[in-house]
Amino acid sequence: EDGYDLWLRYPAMERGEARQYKAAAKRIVVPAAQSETLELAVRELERGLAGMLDAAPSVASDAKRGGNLWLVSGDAALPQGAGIDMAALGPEGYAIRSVDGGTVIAANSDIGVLYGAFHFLRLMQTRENVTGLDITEIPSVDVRIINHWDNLDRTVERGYSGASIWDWHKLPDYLDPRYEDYARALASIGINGVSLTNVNADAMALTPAYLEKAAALAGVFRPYGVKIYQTARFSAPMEIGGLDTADPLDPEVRAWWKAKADEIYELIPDFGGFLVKANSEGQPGPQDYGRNHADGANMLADALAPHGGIVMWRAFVYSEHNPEDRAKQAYAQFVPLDGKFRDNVLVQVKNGPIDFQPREPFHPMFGAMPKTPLMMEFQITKEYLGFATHLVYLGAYYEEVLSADTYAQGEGSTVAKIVDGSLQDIELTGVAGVGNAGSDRNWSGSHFDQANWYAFGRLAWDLDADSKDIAEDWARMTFANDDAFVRPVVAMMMESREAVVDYMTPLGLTHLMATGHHYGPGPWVCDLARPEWNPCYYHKADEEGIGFDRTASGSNAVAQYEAPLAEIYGDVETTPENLLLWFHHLPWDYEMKSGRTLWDELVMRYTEGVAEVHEMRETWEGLEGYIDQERYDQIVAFLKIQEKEAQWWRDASIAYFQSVSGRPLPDGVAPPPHDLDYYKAISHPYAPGH
Ligand code: BDP
Repeated sequence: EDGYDLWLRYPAMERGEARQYKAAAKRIVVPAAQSETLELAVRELERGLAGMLDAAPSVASDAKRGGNLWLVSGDAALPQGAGIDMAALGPEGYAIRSVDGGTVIAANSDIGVLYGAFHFLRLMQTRENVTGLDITEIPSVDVRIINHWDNLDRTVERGYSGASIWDWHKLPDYLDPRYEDYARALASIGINGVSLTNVNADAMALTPAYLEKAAALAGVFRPYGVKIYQTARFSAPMEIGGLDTADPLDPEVRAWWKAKADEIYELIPDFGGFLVKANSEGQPGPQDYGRNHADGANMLADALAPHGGIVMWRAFVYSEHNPEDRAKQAYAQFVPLDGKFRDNVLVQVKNGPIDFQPREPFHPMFGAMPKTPLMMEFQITKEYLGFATHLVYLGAYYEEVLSADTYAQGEGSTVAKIVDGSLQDIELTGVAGVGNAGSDRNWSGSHFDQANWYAFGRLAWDLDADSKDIAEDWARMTFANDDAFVRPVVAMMMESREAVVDYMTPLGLTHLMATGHHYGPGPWVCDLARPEWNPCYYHKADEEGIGFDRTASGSNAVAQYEAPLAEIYGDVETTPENLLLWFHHLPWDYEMKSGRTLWDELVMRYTEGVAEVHEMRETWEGLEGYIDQERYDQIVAFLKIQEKEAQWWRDASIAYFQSVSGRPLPDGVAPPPHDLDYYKAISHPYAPGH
């Protein structure tokens, strides 16, 4: 058990358990002539049932008396009494219903049936009932995509799972079987797109040789309902097209992109479209020519529109020219452009206004652009949350963001309702996750990081899903079904997010990571070229106090939030303590709800974070024997690393902040074992994923 099989392991059930399922699924009933996708659904069910029940089902075109599992796609006839409203299911949805003689899995498309097959298997994998079923599933958004930040040389930006999964050098002639296994895993959680390369893009990805490689991948993914997308470097017309400008209003540039789109669709008729990072962190973009983001996005959108492609234009922008408050910049650049983007453009917004930090408030653009499709961008790879070794379940994080109330149209205007288009009547919708599947045998760099990929897919499918339920499904499918195992594991996963916040950036602190690789603490860093690259810019700690004043007396970033949030965040009394120092600069003596001073509370939080990880490790060590030794042992080793590093984070942070505050530690709290210089000297020159 090396983790390769992810949540699709299908180990044999005990005999008693298997009985009800055996009776329910004796025979897969499907028309003799099938599409490749329907064939995949049959194969998956055969594989799952054979594995779990120790008896392969038969496959037939006609039903018999009992135990039928009908796969019904499109106009094919439903078994009697199914009564499914097919029109309501849309292009990708499905229904699973118990009828006389068995169960029907029905969808308007073959891919919907494949999704339904995975769902049915999940019910068995998690030991749910498969009788009396009446399930209807329709995805919340259209585009559910993994963004790979993979470079053509197989390094991965912020990737901690080995080399890039794409072996560009051997493509298109050699198709690593892993590609198909990847596509299968994506389909199992309803993901329907991947963008292949880094947003810090290389124009070479758009040259004919690389498009052929991408086309080969598209061929593998197609039957699994996964479209491929490419990152488009804005200056590509100059770099590979020989033009002397990339100005989006220049007719030659526009013609170049049109011709490029035509060329791509010749090779990949169902190509999804482009993902673009422009005028951000040194990437070229329309502003280089005095144009705005809409000019740039619309040019690409016009090139793709005749083929049905879309543009995902990222809002992750911050400029060195106005460093007063980085958190305000994307909003300032994009909100005035509301309504100016073509229909096939999605503006892709990170979950928070800074950058995938352990905790951020939701991005104020959500709700502020009612005429523009806004796509959510989450990070699955844990760039700022301990890389692969730290156990941090991100499902809880994603849920926190999606369920946040923007008040855009009064109470109940959650981020989820903006992303799914329902609040503002938006047609095109999507969710992206910066993925972590690489060449490691376990795909994700650690066993528990698989849960983040899994949760991302399930939440992208259903923005209102409960992250705890998802964690439970995942633990059952990935490890074991015994409640005595599942309960503590799920509890540990749900607490893990708060633990990392506590030992890295408690009370709304942010961006305190070391320079470059973002591994380990660096709150003392203050000498980088751009002010907003420095941790000291974010914490603003001095002798008097700590925190970033984003109220009216400071940067007034609070004004980017709708009422009453602007007032809530603007008032120190009503700001949730977990975002306190995000919005306020406060004296060290400020009295917290606990009655402690802010200084004491900060120290306690750091200390508490370490204790939480310690507990997680103890919990896990109490579960030996429930799963295979191989995975169990690796998880123990990783939790030990996490505990050691949580301690490091705590000690280094306290040593630094104490050097600034000059205050004593609260009674009974252990001082850091080393002086500040010791922590400053720790370096990680070869940390992965820069
Ligand atoms: C930051 C990463 C950087 C990415 C950037 C982005 O540190 O490597 O290129 O985000 O999202 O988090 O474009």
